[in-house]
Amino acid sequence: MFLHCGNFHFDLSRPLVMGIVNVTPDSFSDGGHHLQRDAALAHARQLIGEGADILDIGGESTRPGALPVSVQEELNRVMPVIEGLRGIPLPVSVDTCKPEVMRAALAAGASMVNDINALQHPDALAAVAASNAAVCLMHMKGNPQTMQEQPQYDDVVVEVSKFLRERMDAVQAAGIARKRIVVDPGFGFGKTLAHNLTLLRNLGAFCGLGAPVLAGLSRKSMLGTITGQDVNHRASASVAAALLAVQRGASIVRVHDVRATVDALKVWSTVNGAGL
Ligand code: 7PJ
Repeated sequence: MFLHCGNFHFDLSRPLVMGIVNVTPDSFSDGGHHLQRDAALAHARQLIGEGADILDIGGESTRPGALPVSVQEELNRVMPVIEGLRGIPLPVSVDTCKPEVMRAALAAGASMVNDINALQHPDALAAVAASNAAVCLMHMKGNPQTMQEQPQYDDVVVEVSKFLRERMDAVQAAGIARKRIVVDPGFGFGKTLAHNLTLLRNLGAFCGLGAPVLAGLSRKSMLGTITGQDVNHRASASVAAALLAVQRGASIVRVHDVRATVDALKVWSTVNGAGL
């Protein structure tokens, strides 16, 4: 399997680590430490040093119950960071649902759009199609304001697969080649603990869609429920979850704790026969 991310090409023979750089004052994991451009840039450079393969820059908190931010506010948060990262030797992804932010980020050198709304905004397909960037299509049931209010599925794996297949078709019909597409079941986005566990156990089903699978489990509340740990003490659970996702076929893991995840995946790859 291949992934074309702007000028970066991955053969996906080993799992990739996407490091999370939040530029949000109310981010539940980073507590506003990365509010300022310089702090976000320092964090991004730290994650590069820790071995990240991709950096995901986000200016809108999507935790359950979070309020939307305006286009201008999101641009104010993410653009200085994306501009400050121009020229780094790895792709920058922009975590956004807004076509205006996609266009500005792509013009400033971003190589990937990570959209928790799977390019369903009317202008989002065209914004990405006009570039050579990759796109991550994520499943979400409902919206961040209400998604954790009793989500229900007949069969969560079937329903999420169907949605991702339909979005892959729509994206390809808009002119985005399959080698630019990543799919993601969207852990925690309109899912109970039972739904999340079913998705993780059956992650292999999504590999059958024909695009690399991204898994985002890092520090999420399901790990808090399982371990009893608050959000600042979920690194070990997150590394375990990333490893389990990769074992079940994930090609990319989206994480906060880059160094720990990179080390765990090196052990996994080496035991599986990769050279040292
Ligand atoms: C995800 C994401 C995820 C993708 C967030 C958090 C909430 N993008 N953005 N997949 N989660 N593709 O990091 O806890 O799971 S924001």
